[in-house]
Amino acid sequence: MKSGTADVDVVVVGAGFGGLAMLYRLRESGYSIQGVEVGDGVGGTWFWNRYPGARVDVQSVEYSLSLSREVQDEWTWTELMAPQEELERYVNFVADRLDLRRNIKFNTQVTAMTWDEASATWLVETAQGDQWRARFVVTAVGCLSAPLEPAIEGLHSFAGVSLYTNRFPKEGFDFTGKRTAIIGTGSSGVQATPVVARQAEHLYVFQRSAAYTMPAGNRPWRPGEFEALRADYDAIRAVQFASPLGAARFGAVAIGDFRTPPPKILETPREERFARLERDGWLAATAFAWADAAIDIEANRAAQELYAEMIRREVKDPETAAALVPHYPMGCKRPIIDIGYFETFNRDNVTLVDLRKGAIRRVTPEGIETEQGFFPLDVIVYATGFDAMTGALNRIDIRGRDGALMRETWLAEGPRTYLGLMVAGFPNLFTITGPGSPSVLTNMVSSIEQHSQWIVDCLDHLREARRRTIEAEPQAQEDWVAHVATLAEGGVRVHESCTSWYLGANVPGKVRVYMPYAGGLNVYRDRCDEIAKAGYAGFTLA
Ligand code: N01
Repeated sequence: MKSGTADVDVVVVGAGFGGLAMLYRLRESGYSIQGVEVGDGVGGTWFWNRYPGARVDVQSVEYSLSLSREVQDEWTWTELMAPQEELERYVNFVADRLDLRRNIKFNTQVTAMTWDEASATWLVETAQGDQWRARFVVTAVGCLSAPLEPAIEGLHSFAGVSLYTNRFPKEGFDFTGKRTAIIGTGSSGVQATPVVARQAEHLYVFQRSAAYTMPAGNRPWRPGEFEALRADYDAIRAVQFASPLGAARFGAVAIGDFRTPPPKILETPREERFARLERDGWLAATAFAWADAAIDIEANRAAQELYAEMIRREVKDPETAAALVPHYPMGCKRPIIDIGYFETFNRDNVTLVDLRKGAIRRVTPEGIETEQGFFPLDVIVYATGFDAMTGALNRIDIRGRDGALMRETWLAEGPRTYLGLMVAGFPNLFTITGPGSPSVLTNMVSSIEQHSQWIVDCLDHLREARRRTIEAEPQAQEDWVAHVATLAEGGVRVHESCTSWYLGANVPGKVRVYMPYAGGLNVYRDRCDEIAKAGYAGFTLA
């Protein structure tokens, strides 16, 4: 398969779940491969986000690779939803068991990829001076991997310790005796808060937007429970891959429980809504629990009332409880599950700093100055998120046909892909969990498995058909972009008051486009398979 000028058949960028799955499948199919990873180890998300409390929100038996029977049978998960340390150990086990490390160059940052028309190869260049010519490139750079530094004046002037959840020190950090601030109350801030609160002298949680979060229900296995699950893996995988979310469960809750029965909240008398709250607790206070809550803003507000009631039951101080109630639609941002978040605000050493009552003015060497006063600090933890879905790709100079720079279009118009897998004008470049695919709306590992399988099948097809290139057709891409937009229409996810990273609304100046495919992984997978079966409809093979 190797062409005269290529060093390698495929360069794979990134060595998280996506990169490892891709490298393994490619090598098994006989391609020469080169993995490139900026970190000094494997794991991607689970390599960088090692903040206290980091944990997956999908059950580990599903948040795991099915592509190797050995890996599946030999690994033992210790609890329902694994913490970061266990996930990092798992990804290392995968790399070792499948002998993938020898194919990866670590500490190496891809800075440019340039398509060469004459040789039909990509030139991949790195900040460390490497150059590879590859027939194909697969990016497995992650959807939430480009850290976002908040535009806060004086951020770098702080004389204490500044920490970032998405680049947390490997050796960890001891908060004992430290006056600590966490800025940000997304998934990372919410997970870190209870753990840091148990250590810090005092913890100030700086909240700009309150979180929709509910208890994760994590627990260690009951005796024999994991062994029984492991023996039943075939059935688990079948259900998992047939589901729209790529998982049969979110947290401890079976997805089916969210759905049956889904009455409309606006057609449910108020006392019955509260009776449901008594019966189902937090579950009744989610957008999943009511048929109309994710589509009708009035219904959404009614569900928010239940959510506010649950917070009041957990948080003793009425002012703090009120401040913890979100002001934006439920379901517009990624739902969060936590371990002891709201109870943490009952501790004497924890203060919620509601930035709606006075914003941050600046960081000074001694602490944080806000419109509501000054907070002297020893440590600031930034849990301020990512330039999601496009950030990691846009940070690479990707030049396709005629020298076109991919980010130029993406920054101006939002991402444009066909199936979230390829981009018109950029032949032989595949994007694992790219924008326009279900990715972040699903169990990421399921999406990664589906994409890596589809890509290797596609390369096998090209090899058999003796084709050198595959490229998305511009019209197929436009149709797909329009289809992805249509799927998101009309619900709270794109409501004008929603400022989620799904829409790019957390990045100043980013084009407001709903980036993931919202039709469900099962439907998407069928579509991808149909397209392949139809001889890669919407792609040009040459
Ligand atoms: O980031 P986020 P994250 N001043 O963007 C605030 C996945 N994940 O790292 O909402 C003050 O959600 C910002 O405020 P606002 C998961 O998909 C999964 O927490 O913009 N505050 C927000 O509160 C998740 O959705 C897991 O008003 C500022 C926070 O910082 C995604 O990663 C665990 C600010 C950022 O929240 C991202 O989560 C962790 C400023 N200048 C992450 N700038 C699990 O699986 C930003 N903020 C469990």
